Amino acid sequence: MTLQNVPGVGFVDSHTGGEPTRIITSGAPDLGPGSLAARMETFRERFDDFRRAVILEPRGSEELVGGLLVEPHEPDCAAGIIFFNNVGMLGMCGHGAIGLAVTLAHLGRIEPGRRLIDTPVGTVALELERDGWVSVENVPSYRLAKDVTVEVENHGPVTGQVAWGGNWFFLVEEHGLEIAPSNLDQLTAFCKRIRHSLEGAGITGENGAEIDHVELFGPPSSAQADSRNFVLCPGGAYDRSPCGTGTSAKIACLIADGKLAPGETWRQESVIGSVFEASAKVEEGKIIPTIRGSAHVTGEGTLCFGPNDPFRNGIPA
Ligand code: PYC
Repeated sequence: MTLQNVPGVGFVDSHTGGEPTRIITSGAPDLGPGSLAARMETFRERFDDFRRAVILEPRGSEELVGGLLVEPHEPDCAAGIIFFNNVGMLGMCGHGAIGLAVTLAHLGRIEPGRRLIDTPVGTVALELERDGWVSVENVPSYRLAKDVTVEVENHGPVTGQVAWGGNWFFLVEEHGLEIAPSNLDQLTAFCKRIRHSLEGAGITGENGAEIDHVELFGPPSSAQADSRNFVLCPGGAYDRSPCGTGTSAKIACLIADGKLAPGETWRQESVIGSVFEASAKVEEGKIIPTIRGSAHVTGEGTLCFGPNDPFRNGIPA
């Protein structure tokens, strides 16, 4: 696909707890039929220039998560979504799913109520409430490995848990750093070094999948929250929201350790102070988290790709 021939790409932008989402509503390449996982591979292999053009500067930024709105494959789903970011694809995105619900309501495509949404990693359920809050019943989440220790450059050994919440996470409680907006550079550098160490040590998720998110925890700043986190996303930006898939991974670990009971609420605060409420049910041995938060539409329009624009394909990351 050459973007010189694309008249324009329709989008709606929103933020969920400060973390931005851009839903692409028109002008995207046809990914063909098949499961969302298969279509995500087609997107990755054949249309990476489209991803770059709509998400990278100068039209986007490294913080932005994109979502390609597509027809669902699963017959009981109302829509399909393929999330992506500045470096590639995301299996699921919790803050993005909340942004998607608010975007669909803004477009008049959904009313308050429950809808099933098809994603590359499984079906999720969005419940849009009357006041604009959204609950996302996520894919089953689980801890793959407990007490995994890696040697981190300039720091020493770091012990964490490997868990799935729709993406792969390394979750660390003991790190000695303050989780605060004043400490973002240090937190980012530390998490990058952890990710590098995991890669070097060959520590992966299921079937060799890369652990591309690192999540640190510390005490909350608000008496209403249970914990505060810092999440490093795959492209190097930190999540302004408490991270829906990261909170799902956390819930899976808490339930596995008997520290949270099914149905009990966990309030996860982000590094900038936004909060998700989370709980889980256990069905046939599977932990199914629900994340609740709110999103706000911040803009909508058409992305233009002029033939003489030297950066119509984005500034390479
Ligand atoms: O909310 O799941 C999430 C997420 C993943 C990456 C950024 N946000």
